[in-house]
Formats: sequence, C-alpha cells, structure tokens
Amino acid sequence: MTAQDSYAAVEALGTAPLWRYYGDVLPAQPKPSAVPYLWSYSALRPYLLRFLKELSLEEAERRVLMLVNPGMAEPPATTTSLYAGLQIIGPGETAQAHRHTANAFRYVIEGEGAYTTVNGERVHMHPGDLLLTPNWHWHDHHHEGAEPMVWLDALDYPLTTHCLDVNFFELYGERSQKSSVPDDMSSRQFIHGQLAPAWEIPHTAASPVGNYPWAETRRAFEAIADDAEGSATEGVLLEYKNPLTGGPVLPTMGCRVSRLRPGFRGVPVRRTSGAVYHVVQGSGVAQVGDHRLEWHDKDVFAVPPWHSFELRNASDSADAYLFSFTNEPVLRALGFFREELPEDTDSGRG
Ligand code: 1HN
Repeated sequence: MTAQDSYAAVEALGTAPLWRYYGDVLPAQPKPSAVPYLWSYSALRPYLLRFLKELSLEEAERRVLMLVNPGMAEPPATTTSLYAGLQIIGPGETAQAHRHTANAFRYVIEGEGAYTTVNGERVHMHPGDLLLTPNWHWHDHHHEGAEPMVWLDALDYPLTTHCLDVNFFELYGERSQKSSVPDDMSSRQFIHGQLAPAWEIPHTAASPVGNYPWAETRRAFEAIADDAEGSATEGVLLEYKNPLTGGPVLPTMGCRVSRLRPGFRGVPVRRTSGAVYHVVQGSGVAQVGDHRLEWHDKDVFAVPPWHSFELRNASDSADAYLFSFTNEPVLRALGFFREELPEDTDSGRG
C-alpha cells in the first residue's frame, strides 16, 4: 500500500489529514474571501428603473439587486457575514408581509411616501432614515408617493443562513399587516434620548426604535458643528444606539454615520470586522488594502476584514457623509474584535 493509497483510504472513510490543512484551519491572520469592491449607484440606477417598469412586484416579491462581492458569489454576500442590496418600489406597490430569523434594516436613498409596517407599527421613510426590522419581526412595504423609492437593504443572513443554519422564514398569510399602534410611535417615544419611557417596554436583543430619521442625524451633526475633532480614522463618527442598552441597534449589526470635513484624510486602520459603506453625500477615496475605491454620491462599497482602510474626502469645500454598518457586535460579543492602526505596527499597510 503506497502513501497515496493511505490518503485515498482515509478520505473515503470521511477524514482528512490535519497536517495538510494547517494553513486553512489556522492561518496566521484572517484570509477573507471577500474582496474590496465598489457598486456605482449611477451605473445601477437605470437598471433599477428598468426592472421597476418590466417586472411586477407580484413576480419579483422584493425587487432587489443584491450587491454580490466578487469573492463571495455563492452563496451571495456583500462582505463577511453581511449582505446589502438595492431595493426599488414604485408608486402604489406593496411588498407582502413576511418574517425571518435574519435581522434586517433599510437605509433610505431616494424618494418620499413609502412606509414599512413592522409588527403592526407603520414606520414612514425619508431619505437618510434608518429603519430596523429585527429578527422575526413581521414586515411589509407600501409606497403611496408619486416617484420611485429606493433604499439599501441590509441583512445578516450570511451569518444566520450560511454560517449558523438557524434561519426560519414565514409568510404572514395576508399581503399586509393591519396597523395596530399609532404610526411611528417607537421613534417618537425614544427620540429625545435623555428622556425615555420609564414604563415597561419589552426588552429584546434589538433596539425598540423603528426609525432613526435623517432629520435627527442632521441635528446631531449641527449640534457638534466644529467643536469636536472626531475620530482620526472616520471623522465625526456617530453610532446609532439601542436606547435601552446603549449598545448597537441590532445584536449582529452596528450602524454608524460619519461626517468627513472638507479635505479630511483619515489615518489607516484595520479591523477584524467586515463593513459596508454607503455614500450619503459627497465624493472621495477609500484605500482598502491594495484597492483604491473612488466613491461618489449614493455608491456602496465593501471593506473585508483585516484590510487596511483609509478614507479621504476629495472635496476641499464640501462635507461628505458616509453611512456604514459592520458585524462588530458579533465579534465583540465573542471576543474576536481586534483593531489596529497599521502605521503603529511592524507589519505595514496590510
Ligand atoms: C428581505 O426580506 C427584504 O423584506 C429585502 O424587503 C431584501 C434580501 C434577502 C433576504 C430577505 C425585505 C432581502 C430580504
């Protein structure tokens, strides 16, 4: 019996020799299959409008272009453990009610007049708003405005479905939920931050707030103005908070928004978290590992784990605003989060 015969025999018996797999099982540092990548909104928008015309919501159910990372095509993901897509809905359309294990949120890109009903609460959308649909919450979308509405969907389904195999999915049975509480109630209850409901609000792993409106985000940036320098890596960086815990909005995804002042140039950083950025406004450059990503209004880009990441605002006169989300809450909960400013280390620009 040759050595080759022995390898074939143990493989047929459902084993593999560890000594041939060390680099895969225990790499010296993370080797993500996700790659740095940018999705151009101006290139994709005409196709969203075209599918809006040619494909009914009865056919598509959700009319979404998934943002598929070239390194994570099958099953599709946008970066490690995270998914994002661009969804378009037309005037008068409804997307039927369902729920799933995966946590989701929407970040509104353009349009007015749509709302999502989340567990009986109608949550209205405006550009720049962040709407949560946490794990196992019923949600259906409705558009009563006159122009198409586009938003960025984000889900943690690469984690729940492809990593942990815990996903369940259910249709509501009727196309839409009935409204069972006053519209936008959760946002109105919690929007004042330092004065929050002191009566019993059911405690879940996710924030109880349905919408974090852009009007409040803008007020927050205006209140900070130029008083604070902000973070060296991402400028004036604000995190959307679960008001009951002070923690991230969802147990698996943290959301942030940052203002990069004119001429801002961040110091490079690398983190074990994966991240997705959406350009609310402005243009600039993200150097992600070896990739130079030039971003403009409403583009989306993916930052894989453990890639050096450096942000720049290309304008010397205008602010840029970036919305982002990461899987950092998962990593922190499990003790896997690391952050390094590569300039401080011997390993250089990773
Ligand atoms: C989903 O439920 C929605 O509810 C959008 O609008 C995108 C992508 C994958 C899986 C479920 C929605 C989705 C999704």
